Amino acid sequence: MIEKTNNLKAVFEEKLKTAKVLADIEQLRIEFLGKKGPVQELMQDLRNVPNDKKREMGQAINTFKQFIEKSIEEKQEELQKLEWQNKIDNTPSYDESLTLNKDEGSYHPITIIQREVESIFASMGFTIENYSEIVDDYHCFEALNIPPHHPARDMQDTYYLSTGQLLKTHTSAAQNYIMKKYGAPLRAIFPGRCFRNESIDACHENTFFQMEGIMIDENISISNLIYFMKTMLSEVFGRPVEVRLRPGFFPFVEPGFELDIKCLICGGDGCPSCKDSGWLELCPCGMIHPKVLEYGGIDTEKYTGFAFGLGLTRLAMMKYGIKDIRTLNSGNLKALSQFVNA
Ligand code: FA5
Repeated sequence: MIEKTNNLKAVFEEKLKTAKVLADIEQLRIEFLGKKGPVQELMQDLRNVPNDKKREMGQAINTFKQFIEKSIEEKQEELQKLEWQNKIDNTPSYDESLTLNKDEGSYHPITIIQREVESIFASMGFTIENYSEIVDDYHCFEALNIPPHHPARDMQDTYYLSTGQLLKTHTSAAQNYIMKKYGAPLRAIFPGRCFRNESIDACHENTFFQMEGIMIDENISISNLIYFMKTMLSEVFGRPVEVRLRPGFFPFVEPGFELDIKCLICGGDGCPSCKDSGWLELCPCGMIHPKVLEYGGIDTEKYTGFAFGLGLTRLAMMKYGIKDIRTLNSGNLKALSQFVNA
């Protein structure tokens, strides 16, 4: 019986070598492990083996069966990998037969407005920075003078991850990193996607874009801040737009301001896009709090700076007359392309 098992093993190994595709392996599995296969046959033969040899023979058959199962599994994995690789190698990375219709594609309105604002600030000497969407508590809050339990944390309904990290609630989360990376003097903007567990309406999304800007140098004052805000808005809209500046509280700026734009959907009369107020909060800003500069390693005796957090998604709404912010995340290509191609 041992001899029979060894012969079967040799036959199996020979057949396994010649298996080229997954179907061959399946065939082999049925052939050797199926109801009418040699393993079952050996089990039946076991009945005729003398009792004192049964245990030894039983173990030999079991070892043989396990050997077949393991070999089949390994070969299956090997062939599966090969089949995938073949598929990847033989799949063209693009459809060569597709005809190009120039009218069909367009950039997303937020991409367009982001690039526009980037080029305005780049022309004024600002660098464009990237920052992660997953951040830690220190960068999103503590380094911005928002200590644990500070009431300002309630303003931003944060999505926490099981790792203890969180989804960036505002682009200000990159301020500390950028300050440490470049030191002063410094001019930088950093656009990014932000996440807040908010109730959604015509002007609030739970996923939206902001663009942060900071400028740090000797003698930077509120007049510099106002100059840059005015330049940016007049270039984006290419016509005068009404804005108002009012005091605003953010722990990371002092003084802080809210910069609102008169709603371009209703002309200031009040509509769902501006929550019937006639104005839309667009770009809070202020002079960077000395503590935040210190956390960023900036010499506060020598340098001051301003920061702003432009609501890019709302800017796109105003620029393209998009009444409902939800259109921008809808993925509805027809709806989106009509704004930018208009
Ligand atoms: C902030 O996020 C501050 N980090 C901004 C800042 C930066 C202040 C630097 C001072 C200095 P706020 O939560 O107000 O502030 O958001 C800034 C802008 O992002 C808002 O004015 C608005 O235009 C936009 N925004 C905020 N929440 C939403 C939302 N849920 N949906 C769409 N846009 C939003």
